[in-house]
Amino acid sequence: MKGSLRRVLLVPAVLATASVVLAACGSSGTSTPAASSSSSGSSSGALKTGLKVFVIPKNLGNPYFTTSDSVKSGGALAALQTLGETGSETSGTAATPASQIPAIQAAIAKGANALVVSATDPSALCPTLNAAIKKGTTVVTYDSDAPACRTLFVNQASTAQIGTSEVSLLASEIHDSGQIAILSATASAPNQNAWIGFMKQELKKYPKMKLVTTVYGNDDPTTATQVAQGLLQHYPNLKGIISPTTVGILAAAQVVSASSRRGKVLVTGLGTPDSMKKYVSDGTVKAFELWNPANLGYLAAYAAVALASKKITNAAGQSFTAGKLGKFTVGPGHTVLLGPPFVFNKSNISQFNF
Ligand code: RAM
Repeated sequence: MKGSLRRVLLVPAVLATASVVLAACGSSGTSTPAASSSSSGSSSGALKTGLKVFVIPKNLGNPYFTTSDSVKSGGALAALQTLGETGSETSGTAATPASQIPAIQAAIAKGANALVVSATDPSALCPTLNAAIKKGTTVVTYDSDAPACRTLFVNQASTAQIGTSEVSLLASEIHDSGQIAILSATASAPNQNAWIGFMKQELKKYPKMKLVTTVYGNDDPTTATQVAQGLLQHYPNLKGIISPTTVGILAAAQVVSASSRRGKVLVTGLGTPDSMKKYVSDGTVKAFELWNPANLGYLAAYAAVALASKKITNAAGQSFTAGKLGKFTVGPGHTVLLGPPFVFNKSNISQFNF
C-alpha cells in the first residue's frame, strides 16, 4: 500500500459514522471535559494536562469540521481528551469573521491556554488573535491560515500541490480544453484563495482551458447551490467546475447531476468521500481530492498542546510526537505539514468512510 493511502486510511473505525453527525448550530459547539483537569495547567511528564484548548473551525454545521474536530471521528477533541486537556469546539454558524470572532473572544475571556483556529479571514481575525498571543495564549491555525497572527500553522497538504493538482485533474478529464469555472467558499477564505492562486498559475500551462469566472458559495449549501445553478445557466459551453471546498463540490455535483449537463460538465475539487460516492458512481465526478480531516484536527491539537506546554517552540526543526500519527517536525514559516492530498476515484472511493 502506498504511504499516502496508508496515512489517509489511518482512521478509527467509528469515523464511518462521523460525517452524518452534525455539530449543533449556535455560537458554541461540543465540549470534552478532561479526565482530570486543573484550570491552570499542571505539568505532568512532558506535556501539561488540564489546559483549556478551544477548537474554532470556520463554522459549525459543516460536516468537514465535524470530522476534523469531534471525539467520535478521532479528531482534535479526541486528541485533547487523550492528553487530559479540557477541549471545546466553538464557532459561529456562518463561515464569516463576523460569526467567528465573537467565539474567539469568548474563548479568550474564558481563559484559553490555546486556540486551534481555521481562519475565515486573516486581516479581520488578527487584532483578536494577536491580543491573545500577547496574553501568552498559544494560537495554532489549522486548515486555513492567518500567518500574521498565529504561533504555528498545521497545513493539511502543500498549498501549491493542492492548487496545481486540481487543475491537472480536470485538464486530463476535459482533454486540456474548454471553459471552466471555480466555485469557491467565501471571498475572504485564506486557504481557498491560496489554492486558487496556484490554480491560476497552473492554468497558464493549458492555453485552451479558459477560466470564465470564480463564484462564491460561502460554504453555505443554499448559496453554493444557487451559484452552481447560475454557472450552468450563464455558461452553456462550460466543461468543468473546480470547487476547492467540501460544501461547494457537493452543491456543484448535486446541481450538475440533476441537470441535462451531467457527464458534459465535469466536477472536481476537494470533497469528502462519503458525500461524493453517489456522484462518482453517476459520472458527474471522475476524481477529486482531500486529506484526512480527522487527522488534521488531531495533529493540530497535539501541536497546540506541545507548544502550550513549552515542549517545543515554533522554530523550524522542532519535533513532537502526535500520538497515533507519529513524529512531526516544524518546517519553514512555522508550519507543520500533514501530508499530500489524496486522489479519490471510482476504483478506490469505496474504501473510505468519512
Ligand atoms: C470546506 C472548508 C475548509 C476546506 C475544505 C476543503 O469544508 O472551506 O476550510 O479545507 O472545504
